Amino acid sequence: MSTAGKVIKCKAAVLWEPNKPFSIEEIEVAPPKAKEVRIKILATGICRTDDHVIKGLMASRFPVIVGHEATGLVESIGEGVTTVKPGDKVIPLFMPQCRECNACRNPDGNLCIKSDITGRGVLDDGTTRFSCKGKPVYHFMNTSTFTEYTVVDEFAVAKINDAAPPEKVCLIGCGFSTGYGAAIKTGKVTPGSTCAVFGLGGVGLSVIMGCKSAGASRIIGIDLNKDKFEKAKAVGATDCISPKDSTKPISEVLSEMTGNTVGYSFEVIGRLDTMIDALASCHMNYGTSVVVGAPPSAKMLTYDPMLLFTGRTWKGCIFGGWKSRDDVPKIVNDFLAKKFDLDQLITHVLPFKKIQEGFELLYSGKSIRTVLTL
Ligand code: CND
Ligand code: ZN
Repeated sequence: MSTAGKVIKCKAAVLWEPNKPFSIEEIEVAPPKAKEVRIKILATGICRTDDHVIKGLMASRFPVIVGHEATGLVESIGEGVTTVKPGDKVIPLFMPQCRECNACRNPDGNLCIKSDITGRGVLDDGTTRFSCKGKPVYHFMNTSTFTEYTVVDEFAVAKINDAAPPEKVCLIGCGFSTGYGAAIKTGKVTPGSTCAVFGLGGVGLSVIMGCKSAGASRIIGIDLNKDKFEKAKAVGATDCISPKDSTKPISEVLSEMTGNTVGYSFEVIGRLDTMIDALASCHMNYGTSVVVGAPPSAKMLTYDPMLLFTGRTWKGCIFGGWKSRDDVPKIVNDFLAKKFDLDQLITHVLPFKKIQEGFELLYSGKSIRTVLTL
């Protein structure tokens, strides 16, 4: 029996307030309105950004359904939707692409004006499609994937190749593309260069994979957790170091290790102190440092402007600088053509109801990416 046009009752992991565990609830998902798409989620990865909402580090309205790295099937479409149809395999896009705003129209831009980085928590028409126990539940970054069904605006979904394995390519919805793009699109890493990557989680390892594919000859991974080093080396790091192993600033350690040749550095943790460390670690004149880790909201940092005066470039990127609707289907095809491997990033696969266990694995430092299957 078709569910199109009807309210769907299904299970979702609801966050009622910050700093509380998920509660698996029965929710109601309204049918998609005009230019909206309702998606049955098949698989969704756990990213640190979801935890930033739990910890109150990222602006959000509550109650909310987080999750932003997923694969799904289109269940039904609203009036006027032309780019996807029921049954299509899709990836929801936390960085949308409306194709009309200035960033979308600029060849180098990707920060679509429709992206919800300020935590409005609603679809484009200003309302939510989720409710639970009679209360509205808010959306998260144009996606909300920790649920059996979600609704997104048409500008925040990409149709992908039917042959793509959902429990792997969900990582293309955030972690892999974010890190890989930070290296090849935003950093523009060059062959033979030296790179330093701060933070060896799923996103940091994807930065390493990008540096390697760009032809970097030395890639140094930096993390406090030495258990991450083995995986980092498996995906392309040539050396790994812990800041705890030296009393000197990490920028000096890196300069000594490399004869002062770090051309590119990446902050992939989301901390103010390591953003400055990463900046100071790239070459004072020709170095480029890329902020990939999500900055804690409402926090300011101070730094010595001499770090930039000498010539360094400091930049950042969301979703690796990719134009999501155009590029995600291509990245999926590159995966199917075996141009990169996602298995190395996936350490755990759990049923959706074990979502809390998946987050515990992230907190303990034991997982890189946990994928939840629905
Ligand atoms: P995850 O938590 O898996 O990895 C972070 C790594 O940093 C861990 O291995 C930690 O041990 C390590 N670490 C923590 N503190 C320090 C420190 N002081 N010095 C050295 N290492 C440290 O996170 P993730 O890989 O899922 O995400 C990383 C960041 O990227 C996080 O801030 C997330 O919110 C952000 C992000 C950004 C974007 C984007 O579009 N720019 C998209 N997704 C995630
Ligand atoms: Zn993410």
